[in-house]
Amino acid sequence: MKSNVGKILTTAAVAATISTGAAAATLDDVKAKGFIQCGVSQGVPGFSNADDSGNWTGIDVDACRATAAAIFGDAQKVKFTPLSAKERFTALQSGEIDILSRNTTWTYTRDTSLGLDFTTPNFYDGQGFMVRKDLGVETAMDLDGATVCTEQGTTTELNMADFFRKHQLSYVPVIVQKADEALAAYASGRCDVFTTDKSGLAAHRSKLADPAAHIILPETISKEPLGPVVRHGDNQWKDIVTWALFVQINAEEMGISSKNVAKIKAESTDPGVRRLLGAEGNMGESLGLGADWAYNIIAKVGNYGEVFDRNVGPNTPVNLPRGVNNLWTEGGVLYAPPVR
Ligand SMILES: N[C@@H](CCC(=O)N[C@@H](CS)C(=O)NCC(=O)O)C(=O)O
Repeated sequence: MKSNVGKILTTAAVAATISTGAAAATLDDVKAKGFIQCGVSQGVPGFSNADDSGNWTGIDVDACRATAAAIFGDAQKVKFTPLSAKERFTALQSGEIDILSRNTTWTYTRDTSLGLDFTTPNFYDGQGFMVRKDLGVETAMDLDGATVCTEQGTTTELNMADFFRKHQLSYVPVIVQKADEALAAYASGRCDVFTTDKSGLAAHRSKLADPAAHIILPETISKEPLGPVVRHGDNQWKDIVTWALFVQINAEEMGISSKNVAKIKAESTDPGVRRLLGAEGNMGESLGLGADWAYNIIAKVGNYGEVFDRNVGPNTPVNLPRGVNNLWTEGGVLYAPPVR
């Protein structure tokens, strides 16, 4: 009996050591250096884009800011590393960045073979094609023989190969290292078609001299669930980045925004709301965070709807409809597990 108790304690102690050892790394490292190093794109308006003064904005930028708000109570404690598609996974694997938040599609191969983990999508997308209106093309089935520009190291490259093969259409791929090179090649007429995620098409179209001269064809040829990525094996870090996004989705569903969160925290008698906002207990403890982790995410970065609207919504140059990225209660697919 005695030895059995000993065995149980030893097993529990080992499990605790393993879980703390594996879990603590990134959070401890980030706390010690005082900021999150966030890998982003080199410039996709609405997703991650720097202005002339080097201020980064976008949905992907806000995923890192939400995590910073949860940890530090300060959404500005983030440094950004712009990465090409080809560079992005190595930057995360090598520890150069703590989060990869760069319009990156969650696929089976990436999730299972790169030593990385996808957290949860912050934008559900699909691949499309953009052409000049004067080309007179109305459907992707008319693209036989087209020259098609895109960036190396993307799902885009693979999907387009599958698409043209499946439909027995010929095409000439022009694969470059940077999105801006692909766009420049398209703008100069070197390519008939620019292809990427449809959100990226809208974003890149907004950079062209005359956006109205270009159309996005109706076909969506793939599923591109985009979201932040972390290293495999650091479960606590994965939980923090994932739940920062879940908090934003739940906040929108509960009607809590950056504008009313202080008032709601002070006045609400709803036990679920009080726990979420840290007015009662400490829900952040199991993530290694403070009681106000969720409050700070909502106060400093906003709920998911606020993030969507200010970065890519109808009042921005990217001008995307909420579509499938709406809450499940509004006909979309955003359904976050409850914080309880
Ligand atoms: N979601 C796709 C495509 C992502 C992608 O990198 N697309 C290019 C557009 S051609 C892009 O956005 N590049 C931005 C940049 O390099 O700054 C993936 O994960 O592979």
